[in-house]
Amino acid sequence: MALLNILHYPDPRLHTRAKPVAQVDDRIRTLIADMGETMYAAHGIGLAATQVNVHERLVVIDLSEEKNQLQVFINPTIIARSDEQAIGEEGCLSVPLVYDNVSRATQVTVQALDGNGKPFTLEADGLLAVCLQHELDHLEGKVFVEYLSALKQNRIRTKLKKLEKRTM
Ligand code: GNR
Ligand code: NI
Repeated sequence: MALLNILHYPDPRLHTRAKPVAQVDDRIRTLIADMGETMYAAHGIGLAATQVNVHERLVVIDLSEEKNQLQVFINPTIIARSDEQAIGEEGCLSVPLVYDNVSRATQVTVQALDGNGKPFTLEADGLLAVCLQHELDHLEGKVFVEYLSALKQNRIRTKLKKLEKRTM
């Protein structure tokens, strides 16, 4: 097991569009384990491979209290989303110390492969629906701050560049 380095906004590599996972093999299973370990260590509820500079379509999520129910989504696609949207506060491990409101569909249906390469379909609502949309955005190279105003994005870029300098 290994802890992976998480890229921080405004790193341009966060804007890479991820490629499909060609086969679910031991390399992918090792990556899943490492992403899980990295997400738990950072106290996140989700992590997309893009955030650890691997540009393949792989997401892990764990919303459980005990942090023992890792959900794996390989090559996920949203096949349906509700018209209804709701605004909720989001954060991102790639955007430390920034939390802001984003409007998302309240319900999504996702199709993906699990850690064994087996297809499944999941109807999600609540925090899982929000998290799935946030993670699938990462795979498209999109970070949640891109939903905010240009003014806010500039402030966030400045704040994080300063933070990065201080912690180097
Ligand atoms: O840990 C996370 N919390 C969170 C809170 C509200 C909406 C989305 C998220 S995902 C985030 C982890 C992360 O950055 N995933 O990409
Ligand atoms: Ni994120």
